[in-house]
Order: sequence, then C-alpha cells, then structure tokens
Amino acid sequence: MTDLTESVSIEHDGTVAVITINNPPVNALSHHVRQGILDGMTTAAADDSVTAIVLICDGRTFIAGADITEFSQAPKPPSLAGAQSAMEDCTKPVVAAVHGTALGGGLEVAMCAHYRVSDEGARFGLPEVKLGLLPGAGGTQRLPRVTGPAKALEMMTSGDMIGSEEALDCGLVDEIVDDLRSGAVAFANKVVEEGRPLSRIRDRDDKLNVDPSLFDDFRKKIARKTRGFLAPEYNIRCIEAAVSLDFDAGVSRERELFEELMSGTQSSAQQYYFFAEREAAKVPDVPKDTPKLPVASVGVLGGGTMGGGISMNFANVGIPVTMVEQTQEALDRGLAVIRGNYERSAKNGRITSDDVETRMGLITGSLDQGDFAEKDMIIEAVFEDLDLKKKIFAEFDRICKPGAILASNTSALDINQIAAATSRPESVIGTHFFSPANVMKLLEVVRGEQTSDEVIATTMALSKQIAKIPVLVGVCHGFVGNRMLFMRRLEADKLVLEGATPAQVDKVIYDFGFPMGPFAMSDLAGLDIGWKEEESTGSTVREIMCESGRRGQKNGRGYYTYDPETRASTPDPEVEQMLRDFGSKQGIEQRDITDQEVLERCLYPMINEGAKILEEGIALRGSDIDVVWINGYGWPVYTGGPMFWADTVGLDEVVSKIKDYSSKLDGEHWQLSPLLERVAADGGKLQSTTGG
Ligand code: 3H9
Repeated sequence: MTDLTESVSIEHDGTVAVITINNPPVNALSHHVRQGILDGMTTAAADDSVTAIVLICDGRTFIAGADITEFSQAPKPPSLAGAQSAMEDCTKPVVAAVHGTALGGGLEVAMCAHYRVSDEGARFGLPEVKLGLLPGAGGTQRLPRVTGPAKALEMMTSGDMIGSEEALDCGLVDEIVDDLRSGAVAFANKVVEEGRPLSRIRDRDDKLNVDPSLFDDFRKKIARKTRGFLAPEYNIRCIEAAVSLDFDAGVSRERELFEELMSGTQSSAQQYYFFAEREAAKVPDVPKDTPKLPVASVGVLGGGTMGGGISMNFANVGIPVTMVEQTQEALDRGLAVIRGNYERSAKNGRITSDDVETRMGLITGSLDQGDFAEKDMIIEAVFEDLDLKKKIFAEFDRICKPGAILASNTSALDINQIAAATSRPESVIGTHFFSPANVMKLLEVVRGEQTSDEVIATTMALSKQIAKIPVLVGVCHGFVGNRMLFMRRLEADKLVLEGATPAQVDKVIYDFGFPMGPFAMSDLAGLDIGWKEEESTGSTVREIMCESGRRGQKNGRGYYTYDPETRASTPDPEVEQMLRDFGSKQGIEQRDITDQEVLERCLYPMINEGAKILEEGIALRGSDIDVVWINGYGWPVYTGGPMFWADTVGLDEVVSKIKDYSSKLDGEHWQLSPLLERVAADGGKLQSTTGG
C-alpha cells in the first residue's frame, strides 16, 4: 500500500487499483482528499498493470460531502472539479464502492465514477439544501440524468437520503454486493472482462425529456414547507437548467447559483446551525468517556398527550415502556391515541403495519406505579404542579431500584426542589419534551444542582438514540425556551392594548419565518389552560378573553374566529375592539404601530433574555439557545436562531434599541443585560459567547 496524501492511499488487488480514503470522522473532501483522488487516478491511469480502479473509503462511511469547515477559508487546490474530471475522463473503468452515506460532494464524486456498487446499508443523498446551498460540483446536472428530474427534485429540495434498494431501482447504483471491497473489485474485473463501456453520466440525456409544467407543479407542492428558504428554489432552477441546457452550460449555471447562495446570509446561518446542533450535544464538564447507565426499559407516568408521545419515542427504537395512568379509562384512551398515531403513520407509508404491532407490543399499560420498580428510567409526565410532582418523586424514590434515572417532563418548574423530595437527587434530571412529543425534535435536558455526570451523559446519549436533539440547560423558571417565550408574550399582549391587532402581530412574526404568531399559537394551545373562572378578575388580556367565552380553536372562538369545517381563521373585530377598550380603560394611548416596532418589541426582549440566560449559565453557549429556538419553537433556521440573528442585525443596534424602548416601556425584560452590553462593546458575537 502506498500513501498518496495524508488521507489517501493506493494498492493493487490483482489488476485492480484500489484507492482508499481515510479521513475521519466522515471522509469529508478536505484538500488532501481531493489531491489524493487526483493523484490516485493519475497514478493508476499511467500504470500499465492496472486494468480498472476502485474508489473506496475506510471507517464508518463513504465521503459525506465537502469539508464544511473549509467553506470559510480561502480555497485550497486542487479543486474538486479537477479530481472529478480525472475520474470521469479516466481511460480505465472507475468503480465507486459506497457504504454508510454518500452525501453531497461525496455522491457527486461517486457520480463521476463509471459505475457504482454499494453494500445493502448504504444511503445516498444531496443534502446541501439543508446548508442553504445546492450541490455545487456538478451534482445538479448529473443526478437528474440518472434518476430523472422528478426524483432529483424530491431529493435535492428535501435533502433526504434514499437507501441502496431505491438507488438500485433508479439507476444510481449498478449492483449491491455483500462484502464491499471484494464485491467492488469483482465488479470492476467483470466490467473489464465484458468490455463494458466507460459510462459517463454527463453524456446521458435519455431521462431529461419532461413536461416543463413539472417544475411549477413541484414549486406549488413544496411552497408551504419551503416558505422563506432560498435554496430549494435555486435547486429547482438548476434542474431546469439540466433539462434545457447542455451539460457544460448547466454546470456554469449551477456555479453561478451556488456562488450566490454561498455568499448569502441564509447559507451562513444554516451552516452555523449544522455545527451548533452537534456542539449542543457536548457538555464541557462531563467528559466524553463518562460511563453511561444502561437504559433497557422505561416507565412513563401519565398517558395523556405528553406521556403518550414520550412513550412512542422509546417504542420507536425498540425500548419497552410501561405507561401508568390513574384510571382504566384514561389508560385506554392514551393507548388508543398512540395506536391511532401509529396507524396514521402506516397509512402515510412512513412505517409498516407490522411496525405498528411491534411498537404497540412494546408499550404496556398499567394502573400500578409499583411496575416502575425494575425500570432503568422513569419519566413523570403529569400536569404542572410542583407539590404534586414532589409527592410523585418521593413515591418514585420509594419504589424504584437504586441507580434508576428519575426524570421530570416539567416545562418550567424547579428540578432542584423536585430532586429534594427524594433521597437521591443525583439521579434526578429534567427531560422537557415539546408537544407533540413524538414529533418535535427538541429535548431540553435540565441539569439539577446535584444531577450526576453519569445521569447527564446517559440522558444526552439516550436523547440521540430516540432521535431527539438534546440541549443541556440549567434550572430557572421556563428554562431556556419558555423563559424567552414569556418575554415575547409580554410584549405581544402589550402591543394589542396600544393599537396593534392580534392579526398584525401574528403576521409580522409569521412573515419573519415562524410557523405562526403568538396569538394564533395561544388559540391552538387553548386560552383557558391554567385559567380558573372563579379567580378571574378581568385584569389581563387572557382573563378578558376567557371571560367572554373565548377558549381558542377548540370552541371556534379565540383571538380569531374559526370555520368549524375548514378551521380557517378570520380576525375578529369584536376581539379587536374589546382589546382596544381594555387598553383605553387602563389609560393606554391608542396609536398606529408600525410592523418594525412590532418585530423589535417581540424579538429584542427575547435576545436580551437570551443574554441574561447566558450570563446566569443556564445555557452553556449562545449557539445552544439557537438550537432550542429552531427546534422547539420554529424560529426560521435560515436566520440562524435568535443569537445568530441578533449578531447579523448588529449588537450595537440591538443594544441601542433596547435602551430606547426601556426608556419608554415598563418591565424588567427591558432592563439591558450587562453581558449583552459588554459583548456589543467588545465587538463580539452572542452566537459564540459561552454561558456562566
Ligand atoms: C457539499 O458537499 C458541497 C458540494 O456539493 C459542493 C462543493 C463545491 N464537513 O453528524 P455527526 C463532522 S456540502 C466537515 O455527529 P453522524 C461533524 O461536525 C456537504 N465536518 O455524525 C462531527 O464533528 P464533531 C454536504 C463534518 O454519524 C462529526 O463529523 N454533506 C461534515 O450522526 C460527526 O458528525 C452534508 O451536508 C462535513 N461535511 O452523522 C453531510 N459532516 O465530532 C453532513 C460531518 O467534531 N453530515 N462532519 O462534532 C451529516 O449529515 C452527518 O454528519 C453524517 C454522519 C450523516 C455524515
């Protein structure tokens, strides 16, 4: 074996030259990998004893794409295009051997081989859209030539991967082999023996003849899902170019559009988010090698919406769950909702009907908390009442085996007080799931003062196992997400007493990129959650709404009125008048409020609160706050999250506006965070500020 560069080597297997890439962790296309591919192709092409070439990777995966860390650096030669041409133009057959994930630039390299083989578990995708980009190494022109434009549209605008069988069906893979290396070499020998042609994807056009209406139909189909994002549209334009221009002109168009995206804020935000999500999983004072506790069985207390959703997460990955309710009726209802959810997924083709039964088989209903005795982890998911939770944890302490993790799904309450109700506070942790818990990706993992490193490490790892994105946070009211949400709520409620309407506030927030505004969100959740009629004194916006019989979507009347059939919402002039009257009665001057003011007053207190959260060490990093808001509340990822966004607005500007508003408006949430002021004065960034 001969080393070509620090990450690429070449050896002979009979007359086949095997070029191996070894660039952990994911064999990204760093400059030495590009150089190695180029050198390997040149060496093998010049070697008369070589009849064919196999390109393969060591480690857990085939090339997972360009090295994203190089995007912010000056380009280093050779270009990827150079390495790709060396493959495509090689006069000997080149076979790419794929395992793990061939992603982005990795798949674009594989598509420059004359043939592709894979093992059964291999997956293929062009996920650049998730980084606010498009496949910029000829991928937008090659993929439609292989799969046809319709499939390429799906793959490139979603960034989703396909498996080896699907890849074989659509022609992306030529053969699935058992043992990758020997199978790839055998395939290469077969190509030589049979005298198969040096098939170049760039020369194909047999699948490109499509009805042009395909593109606009597809645009309509994905419009809702991709609202606000630039990259999906740019990917579509590239595929349009693939069908209307020749290959080289298509590649030029791709380059032009790639550069445009690369220089924009959306792709910086999305690339930043990619690393932020991975960083959030790391806890600086809990080393990577901290022993993890085995979690082979889970107990969930509560079979309502949250308890049921939480149970599903474990059953989905094969971990048995015992779900305990107080009455048979509640338990039956909870299990029926879970079954209904699974059956809907089966109907949509996301899982099979066998999966439904397997997963249901993993969830055992019970009326007896004693069944938690032998469980490795127990999660409490009852309603928010501190005294009740303390009683429950005292009971867990009595019942559960030593070493079991005792978790609370509280969304705001003090984990330390809950832990103090037990004799083992080191085993107690918060796991704040977001609703619906089987769908939402975020998990705020709440570390109590005494939570042990093992319990933190286990919970963080387990979160990933159940396909959640964990963020470790500290104890305070509302943790990171809800604490910041409360600030937006305060201002939204004030704005509608000064002359803005709920519809105006919601539209500003929706246009910013959130899925809905604060008032539509309240209507969806129900206005009467936690409202008690007998204690209501008509002194807050929520109280007057509930007192006038408005409960939100559930009774068709909230801040909006709802069509009983379609659930379409319409602004309610009665509500608007009621809010104005309520404001006037309190001596609040009514005026026209600009959309810009609405935006600043809703979002700047959140930034300010985020900075306070960092200052108190509740979040470990500014980027963790962004991960929380993007995954838990629908903050548009293309703006990077609240901290990244504030950096792009300019912290001086944010500070000066907060000072200005605090001179006119009441509320502690307008008191400028000293950390924010300091970071702004130092020319720093919130996204890279660490907590504490
Ligand atoms: C592209 O290809 C552009 C081209 O079209 C055009 C060019 C001209 N670069 O996710 P994990 C790191 S754009 C650098 O935890 P998993 C990651 O940060 C690229 N680093 O593992 C982490 O580091 P750390 C298109 C990368 O097993 C470590 O690897 N490709 C890259 O859960 C492990 O990652 C993509 O967008 C990279 N490309 O998942 C694929 N990828 O340990 C992006 C990963 O220090 N990658 N790292 O935190 C993925 O989707 C997942 O990482 C993958 C593995 C599925 C591969």
